[in-house]
Amino acid sequence: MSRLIVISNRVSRPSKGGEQGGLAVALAAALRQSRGIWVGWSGNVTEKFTGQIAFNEDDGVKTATIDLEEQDVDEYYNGYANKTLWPLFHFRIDIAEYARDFEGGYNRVNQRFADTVSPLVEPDDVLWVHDYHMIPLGQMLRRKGHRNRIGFFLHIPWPPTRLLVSLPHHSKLVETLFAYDVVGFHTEEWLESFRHYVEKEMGGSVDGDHVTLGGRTIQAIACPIGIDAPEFIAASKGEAAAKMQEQVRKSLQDRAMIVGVDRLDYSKGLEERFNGYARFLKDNPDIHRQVVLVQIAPPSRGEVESYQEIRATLDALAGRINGEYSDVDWTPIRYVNQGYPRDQLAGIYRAARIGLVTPLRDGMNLVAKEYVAAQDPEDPGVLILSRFAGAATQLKDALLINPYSPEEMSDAIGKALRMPLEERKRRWQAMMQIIEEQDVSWWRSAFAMRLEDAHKVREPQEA
Ligand code: ADQ
Repeated sequence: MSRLIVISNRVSRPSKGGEQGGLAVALAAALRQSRGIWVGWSGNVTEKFTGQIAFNEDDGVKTATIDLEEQDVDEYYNGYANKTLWPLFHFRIDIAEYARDFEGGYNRVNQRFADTVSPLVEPDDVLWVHDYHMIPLGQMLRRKGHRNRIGFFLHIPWPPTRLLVSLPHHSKLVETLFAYDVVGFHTEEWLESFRHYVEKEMGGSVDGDHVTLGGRTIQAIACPIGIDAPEFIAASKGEAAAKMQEQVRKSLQDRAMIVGVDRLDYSKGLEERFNGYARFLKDNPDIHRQVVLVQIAPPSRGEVESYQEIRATLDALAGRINGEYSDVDWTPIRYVNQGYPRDQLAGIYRAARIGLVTPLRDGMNLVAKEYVAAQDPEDPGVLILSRFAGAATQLKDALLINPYSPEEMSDAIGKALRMPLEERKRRWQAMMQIIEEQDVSWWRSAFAMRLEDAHKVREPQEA
């Protein structure tokens, strides 16, 4: 079996708790099952870039990290990745920022990663590059002469062509994807948009999974990420979860709990969620006091203005809704800005009658799957899920809603609260089946198999 080298922006370990993106959670699980090495930014800023690599091993995961300069972080991470690509790829061209410095910084940092990874690579290694921070990395590695199998996985949506063309030098960026052997997306929809772009904008051709551009053929596939299902199910039955569940239940005093768990990000539809819940309160005065929305949203990317704005908006909105509906002994929204260790999180999910997951656009969304996996099989809660999450293509037995419609959300909350046990069980079992079948190990093997199939020896790209 070949050694796996995973490269992503950040290297972090779910066992450490705190704020964790879905990517980190999934990759640590995948790496633990292989004898791989994970390369990324340490999260530290250094005055002058040295390229020095820090090697560590934690929880069976070997890591190699580098520090970046402040300018790198501003232009590459806060800039091109999170002010340009993230909003654009989540269909938000209204807030995407285009600046030459960002693009320059993005390429510079990717080159730094290529320089870091290159000496670690042995001829039989398989390389797996992750996400929008690292799109051109594969091409840079090819230019250094590496013929290894290299795969790329995009964890966020691929935008429709008409939106993508708003990005300066869009075709240059997309072209770099043709240095990989396999390019993966979560869903057919994102894959379809990618193919459409290549055909219509670049004059490439598509033949099944094979996409060709200028004499280079890659495999482009849909491969939905899953959660570490056995681990999460076990966590939900563990002591820490039970303790947390009990603590939450006590505080609820027999009220039904609706839970939301998200990084504080404008793509997650938190404002729409609060508005939908407010609509539910307005529509159902008889149910006031019987329900509480617990929204857990640790701050994320706080140096980016649009994130500061969404935070301020949500603070105000939660305050307004609570001000309007609260009573001396009942607060309709508990809004919590912190992260929880995963075993405690499992207990919070399990205590909730409803999981409310309402992104406006999401590559997949692992919270939806975690909520389902944490439920008590004898008395499961109901998942309400946005149609615009990748997860909606798999979890068809959730109550699927349009998050832009407060009425639809309000109706779904009412329906979930009234749903008979038999129906809850039926829906839960159907969702659980797919969550267990297509979990994170399945995802990793499915992608790795494609990569394994890809040509073992290939010609290096022309410099
Ligand atoms: P994210 O946008 O980070 O991931 P998501 O898939 O929901 O979104 O994953 C979030 C993860 O962070 C979950 O595992 C969740 O448990 C954890 N988390 C969130 N809030 C937390 C809290 N308060 N305490 C503890 N843990 C918390 C990106 C894409 C997604 C895609 C994933 C994986 O945006 O669409 O599903 O990558 O590919």
